[in-house]
Amino acid sequence: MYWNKEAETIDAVSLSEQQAARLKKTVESLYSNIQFYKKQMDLAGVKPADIKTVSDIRKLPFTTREDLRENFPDGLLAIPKKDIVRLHTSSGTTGKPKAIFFSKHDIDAASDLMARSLYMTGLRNTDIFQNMMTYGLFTGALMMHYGAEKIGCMVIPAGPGNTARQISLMQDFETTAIHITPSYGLYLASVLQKQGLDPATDLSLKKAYVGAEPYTEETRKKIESLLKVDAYNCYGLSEMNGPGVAFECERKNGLHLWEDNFLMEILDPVTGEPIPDGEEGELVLTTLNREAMPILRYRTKDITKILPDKCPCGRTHRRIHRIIGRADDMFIVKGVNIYPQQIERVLMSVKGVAENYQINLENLDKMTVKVEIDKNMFDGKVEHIVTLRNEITERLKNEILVKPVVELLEPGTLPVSEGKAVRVIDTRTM
Ligand code: DLL
Repeated sequence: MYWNKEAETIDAVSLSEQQAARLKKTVESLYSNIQFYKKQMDLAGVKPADIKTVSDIRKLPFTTREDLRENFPDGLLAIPKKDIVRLHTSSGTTGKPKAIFFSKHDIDAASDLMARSLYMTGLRNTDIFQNMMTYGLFTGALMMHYGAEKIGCMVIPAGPGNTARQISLMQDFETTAIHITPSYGLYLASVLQKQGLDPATDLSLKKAYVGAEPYTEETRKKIESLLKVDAYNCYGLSEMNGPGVAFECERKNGLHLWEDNFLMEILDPVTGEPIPDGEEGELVLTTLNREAMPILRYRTKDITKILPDKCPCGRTHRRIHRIIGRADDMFIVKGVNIYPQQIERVLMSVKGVAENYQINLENLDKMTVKVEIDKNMFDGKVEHIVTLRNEITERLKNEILVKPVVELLEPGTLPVSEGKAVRVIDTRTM
């Protein structure tokens, strides 16, 4: 079932023509309205008239996070300020945030993409949608909110945290769908368990929309089995509207990236050269349907690959693999490059492991993986705990080629964050 059949099943030739027309329009606007882009394009020796087809994208300059920060607050605006209707910022842990502006057209287009994404998974106007993302400057909650409302769902703007209240809301209003980060999804499941509630009989949940931070297939499966839901992966970033850049359909076999709104490239993160379909690289995105703040070739630093096969759902927009890692999240221990997701994949597939974990890095590359395990493991024999610790250590060593110290903890010991989870604490000074 399609929200917009024509747009979702567009043939490759028409899509490419539409993309080329939109790219041209975007570049004309950038060049004539944004000093930064005019300068960058002049330096690269390219004029708007040189952009005729989609492959001309390679002539255009990249945009980085630093460019956004340097042009903070409004150096990348392409329209008069009076035509802006919304500001969002992307948090960022260091320095200034990145400001992203939206016109009325931009908000309508972003909400429509959200509605398209949610409808694709079977969400309908009979659904009760509890939004457990942070409302405010973060794009996560508001964009999703607008999309679910557009479908006609009753939206409960719960925001994150206060888990006891979330559970009452879910019970009182018979919530059928939730929007949640993977880390909070796992935590919610652990609180339900603690309260002796079984989602299958005590709640009306059917679907969970899970995104805003990297997570593994193992974590999705865990969320699905603990909360008794279908969990759909939702990818996006503030610079590109927020959630709804790419979304899973009912097949859950990769995320359709909405190519009528974003031009995607997969590039070698170091050389910036194109990577063939099916191979991993950095996702680089260009907005094709944004007025207020169009962005050219944005280096997301997210690592993924294009899944080249056609999706049986009939949608023609190509799919990307779930984010494999973020270039920024990678850390090096004893000369080995490690992504937190590699560790998560192992932990979430071990029986007896609970919901929360943390990776600590200390001087001399000492790496400790702290992991909460099911409460009943502590009630059993010590040998069971030793066996479990050995199993986790061995499997981690096989995955990451470094042997970490593994600490097993009682559930509820590690901090839970309301927004995005902090998985790696690196205190190394040498
Ligand atoms: O996290 C937008 C969003 C909100 C997406 C709600 C999905 C749901 P930012 O705060 O700008 O925006 O963070 C964007 O988060 O570059 C990825 O590294 C990561 N990320 C977002 N969704 C996923 C996902 C929002 N499904 C950054 N899988 C992105 C993996 C994700 N990583």
